[in-house]
Amino acid sequence: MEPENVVHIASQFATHGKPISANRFGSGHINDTYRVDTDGSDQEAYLLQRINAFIFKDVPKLMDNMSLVCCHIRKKFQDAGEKRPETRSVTIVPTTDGRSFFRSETGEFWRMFILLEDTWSYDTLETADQAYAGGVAFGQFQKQLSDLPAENLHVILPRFHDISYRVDNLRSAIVCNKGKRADESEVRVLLEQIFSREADIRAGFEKQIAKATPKRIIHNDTKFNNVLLNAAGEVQCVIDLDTVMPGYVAYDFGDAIRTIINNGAEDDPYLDRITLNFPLFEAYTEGYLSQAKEFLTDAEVESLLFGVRLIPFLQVVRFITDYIDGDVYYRVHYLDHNLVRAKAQLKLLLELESNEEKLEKILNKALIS
Ligand code: GN1
Ligand code: MG
Repeated sequence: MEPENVVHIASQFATHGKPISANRFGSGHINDTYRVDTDGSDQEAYLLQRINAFIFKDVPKLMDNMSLVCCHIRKKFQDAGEKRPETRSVTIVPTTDGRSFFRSETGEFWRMFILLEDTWSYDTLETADQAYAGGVAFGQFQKQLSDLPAENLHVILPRFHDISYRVDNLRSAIVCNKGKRADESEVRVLLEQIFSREADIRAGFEKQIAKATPKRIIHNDTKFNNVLLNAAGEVQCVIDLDTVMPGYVAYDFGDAIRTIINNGAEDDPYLDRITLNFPLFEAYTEGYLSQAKEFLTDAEVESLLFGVRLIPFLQVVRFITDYIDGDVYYRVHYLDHNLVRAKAQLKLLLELESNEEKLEKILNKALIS
């Protein structure tokens, strides 16, 4: 969309000062995000997002959830005596007529947040301190939401991490073969790897998660780049609340470790770079447990490592499904991007599988420290 049109959309929101520029921002695969600057004297900047309506079918409910979660978290920081609780949670900027989203003439849905200056998010991380901060962020997030009744939240994306749902979608994608890619040899190799693990993953899920652990409100998209750090490298705020819904803590742990532990990128075309960074795994786990130990059951603690295997498996399934479908879900930056993502996540899964004992030792050490 042309920048002047985005600025026009931005002017529908109750900003301090008049929006004067809009520039693409961030690296999300789903929504389109812009940084909006204004001529206001307080220099406040904003994030404007076009919500992906193909994925989010009920935007009013999505925004209801988000408002609820933001207010709950802010109140927690306020009660804890935090000096500026408004900077510790996402802040929604309403439209000039007081709504949490704007619907354009062409039917697109937009929303706006305050941009927290002097905060940073990282697609890949380098230091153990950053990993520890990430663990604190998501552990604290789950803790703060632990007293919010799950039924107060709408289930925005049903069966989001459900193995059957994802694998069935893959099977249908293969049958429909919309993108005419299901028979490519690299795809067949990947599919073999997926289906040869399916029974084991299903059994592990039943035993370690479904039968043993409670559902809680979780984030459901705990990539490290969904944590904002401040200039001192400490947690400022957890962002991207689109998928906050009931789920199992092992999902959040597994999805976080997927990005924390990988020496390569999520979509690294050089598979040799996808190796495990154990010190970062240890630091994240310590940070997470520093917050979560007090509310996790023993069975939940025991389920965490299974989550580390489950989530990369589901990512392989999801990326290859979208590749076969012809790239309808994730934003792609080149022709076979989803295939490259799937291959990279499979390599990560193989690394994780062959190092499970080492990971378990590290986790056990973190538990007693
Ligand atoms: C998507 O919003 P974004 O780009 O962080 C996806 C997540 C995946 C992730 C993979 C709503 O997240 O589930 O884990 O890509 N979000 C949705 O990078 O499907
Ligand atoms: Mg997201």
